[in-house]
Amino acid sequence: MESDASLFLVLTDDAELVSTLVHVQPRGMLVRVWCPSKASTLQEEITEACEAIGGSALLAKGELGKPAFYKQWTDFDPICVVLAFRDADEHRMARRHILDELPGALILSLKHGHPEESPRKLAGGRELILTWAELLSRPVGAELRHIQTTHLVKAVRSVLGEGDRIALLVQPDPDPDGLASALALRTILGRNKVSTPIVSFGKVTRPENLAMMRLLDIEVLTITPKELADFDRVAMLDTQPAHFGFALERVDAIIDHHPSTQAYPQIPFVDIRHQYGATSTILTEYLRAAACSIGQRLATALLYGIKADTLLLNREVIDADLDAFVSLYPSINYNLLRRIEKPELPMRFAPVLADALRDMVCESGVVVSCLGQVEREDLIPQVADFLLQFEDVEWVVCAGLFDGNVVMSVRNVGYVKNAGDVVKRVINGWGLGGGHRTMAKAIFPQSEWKNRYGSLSSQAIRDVVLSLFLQEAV
Ligand SMILES: [Mn+2]
Repeated sequence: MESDASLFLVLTDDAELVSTLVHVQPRGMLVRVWCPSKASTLQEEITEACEAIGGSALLAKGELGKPAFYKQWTDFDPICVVLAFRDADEHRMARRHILDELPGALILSLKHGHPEESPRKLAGGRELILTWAELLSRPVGAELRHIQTTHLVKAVRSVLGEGDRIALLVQPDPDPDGLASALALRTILGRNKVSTPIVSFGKVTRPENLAMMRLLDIEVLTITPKELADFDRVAMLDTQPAHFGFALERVDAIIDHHPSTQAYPQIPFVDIRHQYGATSTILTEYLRAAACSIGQRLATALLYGIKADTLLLNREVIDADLDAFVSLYPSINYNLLRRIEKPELPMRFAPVLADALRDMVCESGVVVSCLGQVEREDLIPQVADFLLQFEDVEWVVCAGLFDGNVVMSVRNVGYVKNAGDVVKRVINGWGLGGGHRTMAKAIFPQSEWKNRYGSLSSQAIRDVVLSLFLQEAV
């Protein structure tokens, strides 16, 4: 027997499991499958299972109750044993022998019953206990969702399919999740932007969202609430009637992931899943269930929708969001995604940035920079992101003047105070803004800032901001 070779040993009374495990055997390991030495149905089944794959060379005949059966492998290292017996006594007996005779072996115990009864653990550092329920719940859950979704696709097609003109209504300041969901539903319905436009009562305002529309060729029609009546069917995406302060002319379908504050019994198709991180995840499931091909543009939009709503999967995601993300990822256009997320800087901005870097201040881990007047609002958060990369920096505040306001982008390293809370205290009731743990934004009217602090020069703003954040953040 050659020593220092690795061994994958399968001890089970389940011939189906034998053939599955031999298929997934770890590469480069010697595989051996226990087979009872006495003639029996089990002996026949296991022999058959092995012959169908690797031949009878895989078989290790012997008696589980005898130490000699285990001792023949003491020279192998590492040894991985998969242990799965329906009979609890047999399982216990084989396990005891492995622990005694093969002290270096790692054991994977597969058991029946509820996961809570036999929690996943590496007992004594050697044994991982998994229940079948635990092993199968995720993939089986995904398959069941897929079957269910097939029915939902059929239903939404029959509710909306009749209309000549269909409105895909998204929220008043459309965001990536809403836009991507609308594109996806249009694909599922097999329609084009003329017969099935994306409509909103407002306009897209955020720079990244405008970049997404430009780069992915997405159009949004701004309409008045009354004009909804001009459409034969209306589908709401990433929003629902309760989000509007008035009654909508007509709604035939809702697909959303916001918590619903009311039921919509009068609307023919409602699919609201508040546990989902993004509506784009729901629509990705629809597309897959409908076997629609997801082109590069649509995949990029959906992936960006999921990313934006979950802060790159950092917030409130479930398996379904991760599955959708992973399934879309190979189809996206990475270059487009990068250009949406990090809009290019205009060359004119280079000297502005150079001045800001030279004049920035750093005290107690707080970096403050002021860009002065900027031509695009997204330049402010882009510089804030950049400044957070310097060593020992815990907080970054980048300020700029845009559209009559003093706008601030706030970033932190994540293990300090909550950026959203700090910004609320800085705003102190006279500006707008808020945020999350690591990112926040504040907006103050320039006139009011001038009344309070006297000057709108970059140096003056920088010094005021530094003292405010030293007070609240450190
Ligand atoms: Mn959303």
